Amino acid sequence: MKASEPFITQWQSPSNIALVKYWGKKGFQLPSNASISFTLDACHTTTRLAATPGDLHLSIRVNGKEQPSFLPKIEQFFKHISELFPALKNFNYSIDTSNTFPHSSGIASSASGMSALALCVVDLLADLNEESFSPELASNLARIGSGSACRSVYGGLAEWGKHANFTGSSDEYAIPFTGYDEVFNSFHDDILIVHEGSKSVSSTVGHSLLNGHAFATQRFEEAEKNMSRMKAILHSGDLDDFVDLVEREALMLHALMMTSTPSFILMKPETVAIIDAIRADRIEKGHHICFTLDAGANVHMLYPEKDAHYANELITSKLVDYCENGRYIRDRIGRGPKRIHA
Ligand code: 2P0
Repeated sequence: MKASEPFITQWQSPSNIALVKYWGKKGFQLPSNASISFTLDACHTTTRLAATPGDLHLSIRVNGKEQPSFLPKIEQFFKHISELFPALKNFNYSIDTSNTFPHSSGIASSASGMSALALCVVDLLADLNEESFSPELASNLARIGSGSACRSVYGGLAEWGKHANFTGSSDEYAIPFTGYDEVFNSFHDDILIVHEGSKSVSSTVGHSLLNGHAFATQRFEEAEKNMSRMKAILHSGDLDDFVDLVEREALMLHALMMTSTPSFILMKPETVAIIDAIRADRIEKGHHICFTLDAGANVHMLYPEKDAHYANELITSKLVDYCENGRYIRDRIGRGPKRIHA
């Protein structure tokens, strides 16, 4: 970098959907249990970072508009990462970001947003000769911004959290999960938008309610077992077992919310109606369409390519009626982040 010129880089990074969920933290931004996710494709964030030498200062534009409400989370992020890399304190940052989907709608915008920003920062660190570029470092920095974001830096499937059955796994960064059955490369995720507004309880607050939760210990034990079960399923391609485990994980996540103190419900009547319709259709037709939920009311409908015609028929004949303004997003398993010429 020349002294007077800004360093500019740009990344496109996807959201992800967990199959075994992260819910509960320990220490500083470390997960109470391991999790595993599909990386998405259509739902992504594009972030351009311009760093000009000067005192640490931040400005952020979302879809071209100044967004001061996003500043506190980004300021916290830079505060934490500049403790690890003090050279980051010597810049004025201008961040331009845009999402392909509504933020705070239960689609993990913090996952795509924080992973895109972390990838930009790792480019800057490489330019400063502080660190060489690595997805692991990007994952570690993304985690500091938002836990689930650390899984978005890889295509396909990503695993986060120390687990005896996942070699090389760590609480500090995610690793790619490879060697899974080919059927999962054909997976779709149609996201049925039940509610587009902000969530009533943020994920950060939801995580904190696991402290002292009556079922926390049982949940962490069950998640540990579910990770091993999921690993075996992903290797074997057993879709009956996949459907069963993915749906139980989704409902367990929401059961934890409903039994926190204070308790809260993020599902809406339409969420439950969609779940019922997917299950009834599966019993009737014998396909492998299943649902999962993030921390919100929207339903992620997961299915392999062989069931795409059943999914289209189900959405257009029934599920679209439960979607807010008839909206749904067609997504599928993706290849991970891309550096884009700025
Ligand atoms: C997950 N979720 O595994 C779980 C399942 C939502 C439901 O991680 O506080 O935005 O930024 O670390 O990562 C959402 O929480 O929370 C989340 P922070 P995050 O994807």
